[in-house]
Formats: sequence, structure tokens, C-alpha cells
Amino acid sequence: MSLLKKSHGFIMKLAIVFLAIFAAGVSASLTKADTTFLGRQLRVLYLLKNLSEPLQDEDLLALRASFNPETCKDYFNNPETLELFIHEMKRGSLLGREEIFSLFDAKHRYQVKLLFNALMSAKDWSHFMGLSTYIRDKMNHRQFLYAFSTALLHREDCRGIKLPPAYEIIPQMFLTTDVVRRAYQAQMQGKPTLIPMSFTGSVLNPEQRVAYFGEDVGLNAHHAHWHMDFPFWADERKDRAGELFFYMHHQLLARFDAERLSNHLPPVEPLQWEKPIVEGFAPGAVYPGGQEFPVRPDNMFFQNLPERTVADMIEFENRIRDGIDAGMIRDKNGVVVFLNNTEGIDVLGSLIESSTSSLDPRYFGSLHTDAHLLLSRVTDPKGKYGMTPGVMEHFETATRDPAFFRLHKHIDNLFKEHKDRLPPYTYDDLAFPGVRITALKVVGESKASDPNVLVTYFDESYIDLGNAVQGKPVSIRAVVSRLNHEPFKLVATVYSDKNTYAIARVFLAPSKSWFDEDIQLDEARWSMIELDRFPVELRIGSNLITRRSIETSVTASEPLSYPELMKKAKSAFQGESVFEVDTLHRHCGFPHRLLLPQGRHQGMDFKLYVILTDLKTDLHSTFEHPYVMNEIPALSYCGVLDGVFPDIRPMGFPFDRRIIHSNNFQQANTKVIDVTIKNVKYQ
Ligand SMILES: *[C@@H]1O[C@H](CO)[C@@H](O)[C@H](O)[C@H]1NC(C)=O
Ligand SMILES: *[C@@H]1O[C@H](CO)[C@@H](O)[C@H](O)[C@H]1NC(C)=O
Ligand SMILES: [Cu+2]
Repeated sequence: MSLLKKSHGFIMKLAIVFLAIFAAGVSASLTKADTTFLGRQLRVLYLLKNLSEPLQDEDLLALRASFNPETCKDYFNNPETLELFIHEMKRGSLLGREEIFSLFDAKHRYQVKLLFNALMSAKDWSHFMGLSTYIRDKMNHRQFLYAFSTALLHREDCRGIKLPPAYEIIPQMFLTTDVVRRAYQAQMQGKPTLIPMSFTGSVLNPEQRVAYFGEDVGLNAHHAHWHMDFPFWADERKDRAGELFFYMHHQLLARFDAERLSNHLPPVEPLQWEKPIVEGFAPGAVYPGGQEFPVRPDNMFFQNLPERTVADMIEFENRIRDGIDAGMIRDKNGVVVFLNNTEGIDVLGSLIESSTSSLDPRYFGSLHTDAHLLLSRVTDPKGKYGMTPGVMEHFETATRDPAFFRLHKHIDNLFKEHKDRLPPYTYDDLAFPGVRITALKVVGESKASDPNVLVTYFDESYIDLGNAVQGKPVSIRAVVSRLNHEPFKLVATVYSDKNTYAIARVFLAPSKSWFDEDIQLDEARWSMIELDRFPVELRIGSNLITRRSIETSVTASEPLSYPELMKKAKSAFQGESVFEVDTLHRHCGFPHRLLLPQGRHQGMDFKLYVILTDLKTDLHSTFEHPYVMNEIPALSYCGVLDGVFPDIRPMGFPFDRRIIHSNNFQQANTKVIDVTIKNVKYQ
């Protein structure tokens, strides 16, 4: 159900007060948590605590004692799934606790899907949690965590409940071996410890210069959550999930290339099936069970897997390419589906992601999923040496490997081929008659800042390791250096000849290539980083628009740490403080601290675009409330959980199509300015 349909009255009432609080950047979906909510929030935190140890919380143990899958069937909408899952469990075919769970393994995934469907079909909270407690200690704990978290993120009665940061539930999956080892030592000594974590690789490896991005724990958590919000294997699919698959990865690539350029590295090269994978990767990490992640040496070739050969991949890809060329494909029933239109990208996205919405997985294969597998297993394709799956096989570890970005560059080029075949936007497509941006600047929020200069820096961020090492409760944390930026605001003066609403679309792209040459707009467009997308009200005459970076629709704010979250929920439960619930909260958002690319010490030139389009035509017709886009957190990369995506333009508009006449981009409703991003050292 859409946000609007469900809570129309609520939103209309809010619309009145909204104008007032909008300026302060407060989300309208905040309410004060009651004790029912807080009790549930706490139970979730206790359930996931010490995940590798048996359940300890008294209330959860009581709930478990009262749950019997044989007699609870009436409390599940889909008792057959529950039965099937319990059957798998009873015949001992569930994945063992010491085995390594991989979503890319069809059998593991089958079990996940049964459990997820059973959890989703629980008619009430207590049966959802009842089944969760019942199964927690009987199955592989990473597999449990994945199925439970994904169900929690999709269940309507769990809206607003927070999961601890993914990197604090099973920290091993986000940290390097030396940090994990030192955490164990610290635990044995029983003293509070702060363990510095450095990025993998040595100065000999140029890729190391951008490891701070691919290894950022927040980025990895974002990627893991994105794939939980949009599981490729789930029967129910969200609006425009295929297009979002394209767009989120496309944006990650644009970001990665901007980080590379900031560090004087050329754009990432796409992988090719028949060419060597030039950069190797040594993750320097261990699974929670202690098994090491495999190392991939430089210049390996793709290898055939028992279930999928390199030749298959090339064949599937050729079929997809033929479809792109023809502007149409046939679905599994032979029915023609056109790709040469605005919706084509969504069809293509599902086909390449190979989700359950793929129109013919048998004919087009599972390009993205199998590519991850081929990379993950490249060092032991036949399983001859019993090597563990590589980082590419887990969404929470994949972006560490530079090959992740190379693979996605390859996939992104397929999407580009498709987009390049669509007609460029016409003057009218881009126009907003009567609306003119007369002035535009970005300014830092601190008084001393120069206009159009944005500042980034590295600062320390802490990761609680309590869940990695059990024993006496002492504070053991890892400390990592992470990219961050000074808050800034966008200030625009807009002249309008009518009272109306606009959507402001804000993009940023490097001005100069690796060769220090100006980048032409038709090339720069594919490197555009979306910075923000927001509704604005325009009144006749001159309007001053101010938008703070913290309000952006692209990112999510830093999550509370596991101990902080626990403390806040406990104290609110005891009535000692107020705990705010945001029912629209998303775990998926791109980390806010990474909003801006690093830039350079001496300053790096970027172009910043603002395009105003007509909200009346661009807002999906199910929404009447003009500010709805402001209320959905992390909209740009994470879409919506319920209902339709509010912006009907293609994602990345207007830079998603070829730009032949750059004059079309010099219309009054568009403005571009030069900005400089400076990376400073505060220590
Ligand atoms: C897509 O291609 C078909 C067949 O070539 C054509 O009839 C149709 O008009 C095209 N659609 C668009 C939106 O260009
Ligand atoms: C986690 O384990 C530690 C000791 O191993 C224990 O002190 C603590 O109470 C446990 N936490 C929960 C929520 O079960
Ligand atoms: Cu991904």
C-alpha cells in the first residue's frame, strides 16, 4: 500500500505544520515510542546479541518455550512454508552452524526463502518472534541473521524497529583478521581496548589508495541492506526494483571513479570474460568460524564452474545485447516486450540482476548472480581444495574487492548501451517554462568557508566488537579512519512567473579527466553523482531556496552503535527518556559521511548542476502531497518499501540519455556552477 493511501489524512494534516518543520529538516514520520514498541525493539536487540552463543534473554526464552510449530499453524498465513521449513530442519538438511552460508548457493538460498516466507506469513508479532527464537539456535547463525533481518525489514508491524549496525552484529565480516585477533586478546585480558584498523594492501598496490571507500563499513552495510530490501530471490518485488538495481550500482561506480580521480587513479576498467582479472585481492579477513577468505592472485582468468561456464556467460550476455540492439526481448511465453522506452531499464535491470522478475531466466541466464559466483570461486572453481567462498559471494563484503567495481562497470556498460539507444531528451522534455534559476552557490555551514568550496576530511569512527568476542563485558572497539565532509548548503535564487512546485535535481561530476582535460558533458553525464533531489515551492517572483546537505535524499545518517541503541531503548522502556520512532526509517541509505567524494588537498574541480522540473508532471499521480519526497529517507538509492516510487522520471534523469545538443542543458531552469572539493587534514 502506498504511503499516501494508507495515511492520507495524517499526511494532509501534517502538510500544514510541515512547511514549518521542513526548514529544520525534521522527518514527519517521527513519533514517540510506546512500551509495546520499545519491548519489541529490545527483544530484537537481545535476539541478535551474542549470535554465535545460545539465546540468553529470559523473555525470549519464555517465548521460545511457548512456541510449537506443530500447534501454531493457524497463526501463519502460509502454514505450508512453515511446514516445509520445519521438515527440512527435522530431516537434518539445514546448513550446519560451522558451515559457511552463501546466498549465492541455491540450496542455502532455498532454505532462506522458506524461512523468510514463513516469517513473513506470521499473523502477529509474537509468532514472528516465536518462530525466530525457536529456530535461532538450530541453524547456521549467518543464515538465520539474513532471513530474520530481511523479514524484519519487510514486515509492516516492524516498521521503525532498528537493527544494530550490520558491522556490529557479525563484525568479523567487516573487519580484518588482525583486528579480530587483537579483539580476542583484549577480551582475554579483560580490559577496555581500542584497536586501530588499517585498510588492506600495501603501498605497492595503487588500489590501496581508494580502499577507504570500498572497505568503508558503512558502504558495505549499505550494500548488504540494499540487497535485503530488494532480495533478488523474493516473490514479491518492489516498484522499479530492476531500475533501482541499475541506478544504485551506477551511482556507486560514479562515486568510486570520483574517489579514484581524487587519488590520481584512472577510472575503473570493466572486466572482460576472456581477459585476465588484472588486480588480485587479499582480503586479509576471516569468517566468524575462523576460516580465512581466499586470496586471488593478479592476472587470473575466469574459470568454468561445474554449474556455469565462461562460454555460458558470454552466450547469455550476447542474448541480452541482441535484445538491447533490437529494442525488444521475448518473455518466457514468447510475448514481445519492448525495451526501447522509459520502462525498458526496469525490464533490463531485472533481467541482468536475474531476479524473480526476470522475464526469461532460462534464456537470459543469471548474469549478475553468476558473475559474482565466478569471481568468488575463481581460485578453486571445482571445489577441489575446499577453499571458502570469496568476498564476492556476500553482499556485506563484496565492495572491498576492486573486482566488484570492475564487474559492475562491465554490467553498467550494458545498461549504457541500452540508454544510448533511446532518443535524447528534447528541449521540451527538459524545459520548465516560466522558471529561471538566477543565482546558485554552495556554501559551507561554518562561517569562515569560501563560497563554492566544499571540504572533506578523514575522521575516526568506532565499531563495537562486543558481538565478535564473548565473555566479560568490557568495551572493545575498532577505530577506523573514514571519509567525512563539512556540512554545506545549497542556495539558489529562482524566478517564477507562477505559483507552482518544482523538483530540484542536484548532481556533481568531476570537471577534468585523469589526463587533466575538460570532460565534455556527454561523457560527464555518465559520471554524475546524484547529491540530492527535493521538492520546492515556488511563488510568483523571486524565491530564495536553501537546502542543507544533511537533508539530502541520497544518504542515511550514521546509525547508533549496538551498545548505544541498547542503552537508549532500555532507558526509554523504563520511562527515563524518550525514544523516537521513525516508521519510514531505512537501514539501506548510503552513508551520509560519504556524500561528497574526497577531492584533493590542493582542491579538485567539479561541476555542480541543479535542474528544476515541474513537480506537477513528475510526481507520481498517487501522491497529492508535494513534500512526500522529503519524507521518504534515502529515496535516491533505496527507493520505497511500500507503494510506488514518487518520481516518475527515469532514475538519473536528465543525465541518463545521450546529450547531443548541450544547449538543451542551458535552459533557464538549469544552472551549472564550478565547485572545488578540498580534502583537508585536521590533525
Ligand atoms: C520501439 O520499437 C518498436 C518496433 O521497432 C516501435 O514500433 C516503437 O514505436 C518503439 N517505441 C518507442 C517508444 O520508440
Ligand atoms: C552476551 O554474552 C555475555 C557474556 O558472554 C553476557 O554477559 C551478556 O549478558 C550476553 N548478552 C545478551 C543480551 O544475551
Ligand atoms: Cu550489489
